[in-house]
Amino acid sequence: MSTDVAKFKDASPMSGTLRMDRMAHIWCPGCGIGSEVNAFAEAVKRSGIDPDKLAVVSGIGCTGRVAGYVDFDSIHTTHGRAIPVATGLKLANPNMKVVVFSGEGDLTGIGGNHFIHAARRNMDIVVICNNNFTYGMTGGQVTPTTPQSAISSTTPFGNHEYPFNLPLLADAAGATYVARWTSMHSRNLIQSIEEALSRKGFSFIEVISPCTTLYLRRNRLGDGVDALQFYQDSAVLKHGCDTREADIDFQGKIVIGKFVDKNKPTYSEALNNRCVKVVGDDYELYGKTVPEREAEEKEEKERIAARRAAVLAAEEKLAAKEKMVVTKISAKIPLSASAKKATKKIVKKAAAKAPAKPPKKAVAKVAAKVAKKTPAVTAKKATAKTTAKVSKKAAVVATKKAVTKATGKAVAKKATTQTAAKVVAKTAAKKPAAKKAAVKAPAKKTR
Ligand SMILES: Cc1ncc(C[n+]2csc(CCOP(=O)(O)OP(=O)(O)O)c2C)c(N)n1
Ligand code: SF4
Ligand SMILES: [Mg+2]
Repeated sequence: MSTDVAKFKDASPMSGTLRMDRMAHIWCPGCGIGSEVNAFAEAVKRSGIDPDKLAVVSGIGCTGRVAGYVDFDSIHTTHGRAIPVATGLKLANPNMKVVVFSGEGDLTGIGGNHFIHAARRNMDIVVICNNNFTYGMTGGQVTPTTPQSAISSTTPFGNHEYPFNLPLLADAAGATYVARWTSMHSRNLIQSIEEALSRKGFSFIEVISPCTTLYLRRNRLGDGVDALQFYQDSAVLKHGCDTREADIDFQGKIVIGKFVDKNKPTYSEALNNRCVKVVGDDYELYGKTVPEREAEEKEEKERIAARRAAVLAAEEKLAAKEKMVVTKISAKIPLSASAKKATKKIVKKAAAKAPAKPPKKAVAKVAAKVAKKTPAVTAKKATAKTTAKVSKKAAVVATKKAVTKATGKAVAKKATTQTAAKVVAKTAAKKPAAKKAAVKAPAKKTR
C-alpha cells in the first residue's frame, strides 16, 4: 500500500469500525450492502457499546462478507448457520453484544429453521437482514422473499412462489423487536440499529436493498440510483403497522417503520427465572447470583451511557465547527456564471408574475379604515403609502418563492436579496404609487 493510500485510509471516518486494510470491498457499484454497513458502523459508534464487547456473525453470500470488513470480533461462518453460531457465542459470553448480519437467502432459506427458533426463544441477539430478493453471490437465483412475477436465474418466466413477509415471520415466531427500512433510509436505519443494540431480546431489522448486478438488471429496473428513487417513491412509513400488512409485491409499496417493540424475558432470563424458582436465590448462572448479575448489568449500562454521551458531545462539537466553516465559505463564494444566468431568468419570470397592482381587497380595507379616522388629504397619502407597501411585499414574496424553487439554497440566499430589489423596482415602475417604496430595496436576506 502506498503511503498516500495508507494515510487516506487512516483518515477515513470509518477507520476504527471498518478494516480499512481490506478496502476496496467486493460489492458492485450501487449495491445496497455498503450503505447498510456504513449505517451499522455509525450506530455502533453512537450506541456507546464497547467495541471489544461486540461480535458480528455472517453467513455466506455477498452480505456474508460484512463480517470480514468490520473491525470488531467477527465470524464469517457457513451458509445458513450465522444464527446458531451467534447463539453459541451469546450463551458462552453473556456480556457480549452479538449481531448477525446476513442475506435473506442465508437467514430465511437454508437458515430458516434457526431463524424461527432463535426468535421463539427470544435469544438476545440483533439480526440485520439484507433483503435483496435474490441469491446475489451465486448468480441471482430465486429466494424465499423474491416477489411473485420477478425474474431470477431460476424463474426466467417470473416467480410463481409465494414469498415470505419477513417482519410477519419474525413477529409470529416471537421476535420482540421488528423493523424494516430500505438502504436509502440511512438515518432511520442508524437509529433503529442503535435502538436494537441498546435493548435485550431478539431484534430483527430487515433492510430492503438493491442487488444491481443481478436482480435489478434481470428485471430491467435500472441502476442503484433508480433503486433509491424507487424506494423514496414507494416506501410508506407506518410505525406499529400490523406485520400481516407488510407484504411486498413486485415493485409495489414497501411498508417501512418499527412494527414491534415489546419486552419479554430473554432466553437466559427465562432460564434463570425457572431455575431460581426451583433451586432458590442461591442459584448461580455463570458463577453469579441474580443480584450480582443485576449489579454488573447496571454498571455496564452506566458505562455505555457515559460513552454514548461523550460520542454525542463530540459529534455536536464537530457539527457546530462544520456549520461555521460552511457559513464562512458560502459567504465568500461569488455567484457562478450559470447561477447568475439562472437568477436573471427567474427574476424576469418573477417580475412578470408579480402583481403590478397590489391586491385590491387589502388596499381597500386599509383605505377604508384610514378614511374613517382621518381627513381626506391624509387618507389619500396613507392609501398611497399602503399601496406601495403591499405592492412591495407581494413582489418580494413572489420573487422569493420563485428563486428558492428554481435554485439551490446558496444561490437563492444571495439571489433573493439582490433581485428582490430589482423586482420591486420593476413592479413599482408599473404603479406610480409604489415608486417611493421601490427606492428602498428590502434590507433583509431571506432563506
Ligand atoms: C451449504 C451451502 N449451500 C449453498 C451454498 C452456495 N451459496 C453461497 S452464497 C449463496 C447465496 C446467498 O444469498 P443471500 O444470503 O441472499 O446473500 P446475498 O448474496 O444475496 O447477499 C449460496 C446459495 C453454500 N455456500 N453452502
Ligand atoms: S451481486 Fe448483487 S448483492 Fe452481490 S455485491 Fe453485486 S449487487 Fe450486491
Ligand atoms: Mg440475497
